[in-house]
Amino acid sequence: MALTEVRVPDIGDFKDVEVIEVLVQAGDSIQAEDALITLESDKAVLEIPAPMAGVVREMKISQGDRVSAGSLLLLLEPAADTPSPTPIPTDPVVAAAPSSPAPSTSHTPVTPTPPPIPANHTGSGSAPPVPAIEHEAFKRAYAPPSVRKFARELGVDLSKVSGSGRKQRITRADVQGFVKDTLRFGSATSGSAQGGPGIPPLPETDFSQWGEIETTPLSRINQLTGEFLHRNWLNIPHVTQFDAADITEMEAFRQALNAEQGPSGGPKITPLVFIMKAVTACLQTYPRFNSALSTDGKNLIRRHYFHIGIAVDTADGLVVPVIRDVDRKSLRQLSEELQQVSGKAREKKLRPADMQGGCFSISSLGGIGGTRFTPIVNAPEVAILGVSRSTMQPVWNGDSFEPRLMLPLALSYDHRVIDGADGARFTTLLSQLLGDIRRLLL
Ligand code: CAO
Repeated sequence: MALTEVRVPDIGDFKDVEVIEVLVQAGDSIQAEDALITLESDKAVLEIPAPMAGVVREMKISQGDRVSAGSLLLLLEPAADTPSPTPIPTDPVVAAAPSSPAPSTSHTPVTPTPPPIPANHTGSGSAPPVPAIEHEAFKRAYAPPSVRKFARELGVDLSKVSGSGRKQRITRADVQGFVKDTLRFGSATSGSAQGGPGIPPLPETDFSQWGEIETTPLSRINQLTGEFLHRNWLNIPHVTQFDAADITEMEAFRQALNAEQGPSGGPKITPLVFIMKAVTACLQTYPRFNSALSTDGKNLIRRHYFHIGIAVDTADGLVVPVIRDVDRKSLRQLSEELQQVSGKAREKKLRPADMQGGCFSISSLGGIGGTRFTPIVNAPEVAILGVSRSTMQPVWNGDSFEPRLMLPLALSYDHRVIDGADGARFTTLLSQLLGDIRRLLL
């Protein structure tokens, strides 16, 4: 069968326009009006549609070429049922370019769409609300017609999608990315529906303009932890309560225990296991700290078990294995388990189940240093304790200053569940228990 030459139709004043996308290739079966290529001039993005149905036999242009009206695009074998090989006249489909000319260098900072605000950290599997399309804004969005059509089919408001193409043109992949993000985090408009302006995006920066750079991928753990922390930071109204516990006596007891058992007598007992026991006693006294907020925010789910997550620093990033039933275990058992799980964490041997079911987390940087830090709540838990390095401090005893070993504590909590007064009660009790560990027996 004779092949038909498909040429660029009359595209008005546009001459010598760049082909920015080739949407078909040799062998493709196409329908009349299917988009063949996308052209981009200073003023507009144009899509050239197929004049008839058929099979593409040979491409005559490729991406980056420049074309004008009449330029040969491809050779088409018309479909058998096409009545005449005479091409039907087709108009290019045009989308306006952004009104303000964008700088042409590839170093242009790209302003991505504000990341969608998670409606809540449900994980419940319920579909996020689909944002209504703002039609005027949709029309103004800078995207070729095929991408507009694709966005309409998916119900995506193009005005909410950031373009990664040249001059911030929205591509099909941008629309797909937007849908993925919306499914993962919730509606992009949920923030504005609640009156918030959304999250201002960070501009993309080309650091190489100031000197030599090197880009390395984040580890899988870094990426996952980053997602969780971001989600928790956005969802949870955090407050951090600071305190300091006098652990002078506790430390003397701990050292005596370690000296008694000798270097080969069992795992070393660190301050952390005392803190785990004291935290558990606080959770028993203030059960709200051992609860979770239901996903609709209307109920508290109280746990009657005491599983504590411990943040462990590994070469690949932070992981939080969970030590179960801390209320039923001795200091020695906890020390042994702590040694086992932190070893497993560093050897990448933790199973997902080892990191699930926690009620409350402890992040101890005491072995490293620092005076204070504000940890991020590990949802669906409602509180986390940050422990820093103990230091000897002069403490007034009513008559004189005494050297006392003081342990800095920082309790971050979800203010939707815990009031400030309860936060202060928790750290006060915790300091009392660590200050006199005999109270743990009461
Ligand atoms: N003050 C002073 N010294 C402390 C201390 C504290 N609060 N906590 C621990 N130490 C001492 C220990 O006694 C030990 O000293 P010795 O060897 O002289 O006995 C030394 O510091 C090292 O302790 P460790 O860190 O090995 O053990 P640990 O039980 O305190 O902690 C673990 C275990 C797994 C929690 C820890 O190794 C770790 O990974 N910490 C980092 C957690 C993290 O990255 N948190 C940040 C998360 S972001 O919120």
